[in-house]
Amino acid sequence: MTRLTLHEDPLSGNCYKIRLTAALLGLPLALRQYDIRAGETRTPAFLAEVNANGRIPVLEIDEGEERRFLPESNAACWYLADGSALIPADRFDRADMLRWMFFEQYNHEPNVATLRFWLTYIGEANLTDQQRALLAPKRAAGEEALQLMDQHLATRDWFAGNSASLADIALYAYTHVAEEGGFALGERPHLTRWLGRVAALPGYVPMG
Ligand SMILES: N[C@@H](CCC(=O)N[C@@H](CS)C(=O)NCC(=O)O)C(=O)O
Repeated sequence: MTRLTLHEDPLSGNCYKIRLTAALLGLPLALRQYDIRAGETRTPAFLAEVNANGRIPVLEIDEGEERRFLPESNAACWYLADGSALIPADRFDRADMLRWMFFEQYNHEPNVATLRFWLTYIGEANLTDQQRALLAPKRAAGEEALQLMDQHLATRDWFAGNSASLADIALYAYTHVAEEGGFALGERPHLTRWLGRVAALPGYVPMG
């Protein structure tokens, strides 16, 4: 029997993607929690045993004789959803889903998630000069990503294919809390309606 454990911090949207994927698929997932602000993913034990990259989420896959660790949120979501309806059967749609997951990691998360973390969990007054200098460019890039998403959703219900996929889960995680980073979602009606569709999926669990 395979036992799954998510090494996570409940504040993290990257971790939430995996919890949401597991919940939508009805897969049991044990949780092991860390406080990233206290540096708990940078200890020698964590680096040696769990992820040499010093970050969560990490999905631990225990198959009895072998215990393996899979970092990177979108890779872990893929592992859980492989063979399910959350990955489109159509070849183009499957690649298109990956397109949006790469977009999430390159254009969305480094801007929307980072501003949320800095402004809500670290506090503007505690930012370094270097972080402060990045506030404006990250806000502009985050707004651009959210605008592109809203535009894409003007003519369709889901990011790739005709039903919810991992692209929706990956993009939902930090979009639905983007206001904590100072991004206004109300001005984006298609995006707002899509957030409602994701939250209405059977098995949905909230973040945190
Ligand atoms: N690309 C990675 C990003 C992982 C990441 O940045 N994790 C953050 C929390 S969301 C973290 O562990 N930060 C703690 C640290 O860097 O010390 C993923 O999608 O899983």
